[in-house]
Amino acid sequence: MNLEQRLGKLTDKRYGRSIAECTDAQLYNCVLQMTKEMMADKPVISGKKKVYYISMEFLIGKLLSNNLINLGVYEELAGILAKNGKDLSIIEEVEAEPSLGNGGLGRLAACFLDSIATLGLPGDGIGLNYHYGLFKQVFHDMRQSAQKNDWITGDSWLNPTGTSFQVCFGDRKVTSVLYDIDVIGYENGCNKLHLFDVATVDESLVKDGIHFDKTAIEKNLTLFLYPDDSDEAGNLLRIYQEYFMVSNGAQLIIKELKEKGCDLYHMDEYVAVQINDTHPTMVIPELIRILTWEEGFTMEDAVDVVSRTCAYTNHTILAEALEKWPLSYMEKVVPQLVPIMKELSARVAKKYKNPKVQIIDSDKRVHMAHIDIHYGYSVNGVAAIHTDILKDTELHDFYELYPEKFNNKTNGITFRRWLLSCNRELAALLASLIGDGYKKDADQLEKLLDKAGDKAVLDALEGIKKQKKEELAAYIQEKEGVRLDTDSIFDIQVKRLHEYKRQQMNALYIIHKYLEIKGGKKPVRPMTFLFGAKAAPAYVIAQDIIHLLLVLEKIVNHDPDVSPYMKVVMVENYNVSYAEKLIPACDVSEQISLASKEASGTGNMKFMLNGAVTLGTSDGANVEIHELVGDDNIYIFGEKSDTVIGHYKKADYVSREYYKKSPVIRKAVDFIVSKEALAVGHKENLERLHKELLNKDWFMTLLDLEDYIKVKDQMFADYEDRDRWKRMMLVNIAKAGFFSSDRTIAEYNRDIWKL
Ligand code: 26Q
Repeated sequence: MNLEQRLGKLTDKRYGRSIAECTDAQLYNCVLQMTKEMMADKPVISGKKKVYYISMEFLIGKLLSNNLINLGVYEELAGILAKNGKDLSIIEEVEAEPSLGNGGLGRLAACFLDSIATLGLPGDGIGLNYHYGLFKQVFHDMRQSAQKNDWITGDSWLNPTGTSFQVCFGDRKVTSVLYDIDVIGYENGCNKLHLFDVATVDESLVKDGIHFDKTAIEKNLTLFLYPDDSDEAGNLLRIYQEYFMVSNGAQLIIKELKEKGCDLYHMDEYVAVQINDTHPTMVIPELIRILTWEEGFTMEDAVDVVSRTCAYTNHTILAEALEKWPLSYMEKVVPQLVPIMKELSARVAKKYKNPKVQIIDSDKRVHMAHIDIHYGYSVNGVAAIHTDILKDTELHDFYELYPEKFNNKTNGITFRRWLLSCNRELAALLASLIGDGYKKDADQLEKLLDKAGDKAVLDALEGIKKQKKEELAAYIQEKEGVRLDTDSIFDIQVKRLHEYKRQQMNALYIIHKYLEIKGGKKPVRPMTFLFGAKAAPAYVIAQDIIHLLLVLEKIVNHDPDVSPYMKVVMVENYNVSYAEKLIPACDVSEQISLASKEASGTGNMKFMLNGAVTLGTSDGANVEIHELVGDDNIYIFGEKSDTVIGHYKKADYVSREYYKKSPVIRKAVDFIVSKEALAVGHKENLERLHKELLNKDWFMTLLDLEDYIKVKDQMFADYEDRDRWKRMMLVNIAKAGFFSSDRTIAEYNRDIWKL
């Protein structure tokens, strides 16, 4: 049976209709079912040793297009649908996006699963099946409000497995149910993403927005993802979730080991457990607990084999994001782990006197990262500069104890989603120029450098960029109600909202330009500033920054003197699907974190691959992008990380001094509380933000503002040298191969997992 007959049979069976007669939703359901069947037919990737990537977040995005590409049937199916008067890209829109992650760390986990399967390595994900995931963002009265994201409606990619475990907490016992999502490699076999749910989950607990009874653990445990990107204090529910995940994960791992007939004393020869930041750290004491209590291991043997099995990835150096849970929380939620954590802590205390490396500190807080480092066999950072900072500063005392454990794995992105799927036109152009080889061997993109002098190639790149800008403009017109000028320069900053990422600095640049235009200084070319960002609901200053962006959107877009020259759009509910539309349309990629604070960034890689030029600080993977493309193909500004770290050490950064010194800074900052701004926005938000910038500015916005304005102005001027700009686009694409997550995963396997 060919694909068309197969699909036609399904539409007939389910709806008594032909392909052409189905609604888009009906057709989606049938295509989903057919795709799932095709994936089930693929061989399961197997081998002696398997990696379990355990993570509280898997930001997988919509899966249809990706899975069709990896199955190698996308074009064929698109053709069949077109023949029947249907459009695959419209069918794809029917799919609800699961929001099982906050941002970078969760999206990285999803890219890694794609690459693990693509490289044919046995490796499964272990996570939670949040019914409403991360909140859906809506703007009301120029403020963010949080709604539930109801993604499991009707048919989905989840497959019930029949597997179920008991999980004991201090005050209750719950039953889990396991759902699997198949993960298909590009032209390869399948692995699995295992998502655990509580059998007693109760969606009706959720009352207006995202409010629910926090104490009804057996009903609420898998309702929401903790909406936090590295700034908020945790709470008990978060610990219930973490333990629920690791207890299920550990039980699944032991079950699969036994089914394979493995000797648990040699567990490390069959299994590697990669711990995605500290959130799944309790898997270490939990495995030790199972081995000692249920499998008759001595403590010595259990600690030994678990320490050879578990490896830890650090994704942040923000002190406030390093998990430190009060021991009293652990005693309430997971009393069975407490004696084990105390024993692990006592062993460390006996060996090392340095208070900075202890597991349980003098305030009786459990330092999760310290468990990972002492009792894991690998510690990795996610970009070269980040790993260096870990070794030199943040984890220096640990580096001295265990230099051999530390290693760098610069992040990567899957080119299937972030090029082949989101920018089919560019992928096709590249294939026509350098062949298909780059799809499996990303380094081959460098062949493109030979075409840097070929005018036809450069024009084709420009043509695709223009087309993507037009597609985005149409989408934004429909969704946000703003008309964009596709001849303007598209400057985009999309990422979680956090002060260290400095969306507020970008806002100050916009104010500066606005004031210039009002003063009669018109730009040569119109500018479009696009933002997308969710903020943790409890993160007050982040909410204020969103408010400022929405205020600027209103002021700028409605001012007849200014709006012909510039537009500002803060898109609502930025997510993976939105990213897939924004990134291909971008000219200027904003990567402007305070140096030393962004561990890596991965958006920077996606933009580069799609022919945007980076405007960034020497932070995270920007540093490696800079090294690859050279000074002429990137715009770097701002203080370097050692200077910034020096300011923190000496506590000598005083934002008000920068404000006093520079009239440009002063005018931009004071605009936040100007008559114009207050006429549109809320006094409370704007005044608080203004005060914060003047009196604290913990992430040093004003330190880099002048240099940012200077370099950004230069960049916009250079955009007018079209030939030079197009060459920059080409060099960025050609050098992006290093950032394929296939390379990252090959390194994880070579150095850590050894599958
Ligand atoms: C911590 C405690 C309690 C509740 C939640 C959390 C929490 C949740 C999410 C802490 C951190 C996160 C997310 C962190 C994150 O996304 N980090 C990003 O990871 C990317 C992949 O390595 C990097 O590229 C980014 O630089 C980094 O910010």
